[in-house]
Amino acid sequence: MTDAELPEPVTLAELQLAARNHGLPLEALRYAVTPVGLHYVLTHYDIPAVDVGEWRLGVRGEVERSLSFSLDELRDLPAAEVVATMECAGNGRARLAPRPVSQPWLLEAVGTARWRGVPLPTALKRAGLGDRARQVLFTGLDRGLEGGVAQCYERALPIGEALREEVLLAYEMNGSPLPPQHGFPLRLVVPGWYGMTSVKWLSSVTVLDHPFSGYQHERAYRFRLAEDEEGTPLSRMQPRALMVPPGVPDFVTRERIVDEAPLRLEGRAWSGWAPVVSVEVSADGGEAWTRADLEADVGSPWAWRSWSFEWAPTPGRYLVCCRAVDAAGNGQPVGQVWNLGGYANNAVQRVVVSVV
Ligand SMILES: Nc1nc2c(c(=O)[nH]1)N[C@H]1C(S)=C(S)[C@@H](COP(=O)(O)O)O[C@H]1N2
Ligand SMILES: [Mo]
Repeated sequence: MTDAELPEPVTLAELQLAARNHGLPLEALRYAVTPVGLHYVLTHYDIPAVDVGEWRLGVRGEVERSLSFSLDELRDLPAAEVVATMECAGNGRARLAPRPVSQPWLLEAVGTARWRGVPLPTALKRAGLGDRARQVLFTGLDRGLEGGVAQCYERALPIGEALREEVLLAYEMNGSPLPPQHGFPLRLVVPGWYGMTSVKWLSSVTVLDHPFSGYQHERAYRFRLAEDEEGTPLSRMQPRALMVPPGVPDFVTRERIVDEAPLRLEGRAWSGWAPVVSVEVSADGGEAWTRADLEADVGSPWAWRSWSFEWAPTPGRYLVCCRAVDAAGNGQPVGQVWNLGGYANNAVQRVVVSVV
């Protein structure tokens, strides 16, 4: 088997999802802030049609006064900017065997954007949080069927997370209004957490006095090995380092061809739990590891850091890998760790490189 083959062929259903939901071309790891069209996209149902003249955000539930904002009214509130790396919880799913049938990401479900909007605590404080507030539910306008259940896309956050200053009701991405695929006119951005939490096309924010038990919490986004297990919910991103594939690719297999000469491997690394403190590189498939240089971050604790590694290989075929460790001691396994949904699979990246 070459590295471009999967243990089981992808199905037409998976191909439909993969054609709709694109990833970050790995060479775009070169940009500290991902150009909008290169940021990955994941949409469970359809991109909804939104008439921004009619659109409003409702803030309601366990609050002293229910509020409703137009986009202009939100833009008039004090704004904040956060540069944040976002990764889909399903990144790395495609190589699992047996493969959970969902969006078949290899490694490219990540991007970093400069988000601008209203800090969520500002909106919650205007409404006045009730004493019984326990969670905050975010409801999107997009609707569909999932696991046989009709639903709007909805996710909730514990109240402590919702009151973090860097959690944004974002209306801009990289200095422009959100494009349709990223949630126009308004989305939630929860730095540090896997992407499923950052609800797009927001229509309402509802403060709850109980834990939310909707589909995207009870059935999806849990670590479990079997359907009848309760499991544990996903939250923050596990550490991951990715490299810009060196040299030039073969069109079909994506194997890399590099001329024999010293070269610089480079990439980005992130973790939602704690800052990345080391990145290591292996040229032999993960047997021997050498430390890479970690550069300064892009000025945001919520964004990836860049790393580089001077490599002077002799001619031959190499399996080049990289891995990150964060300040909380979380690392990356060399092999796959399976779970039912195929979530948080942060096994190390492997790139086949022929040095000629
Ligand atoms: N309303 C809504 N929000 C959503 C989703 C969705 O399908 N509908 N997908 C989630 C998932 S699974 C991810 S990974 C991120 C992707 O955000 P992006 O497409 O802007 O990269 O959006 C999240 N927010
Ligand atoms: Mo996702």
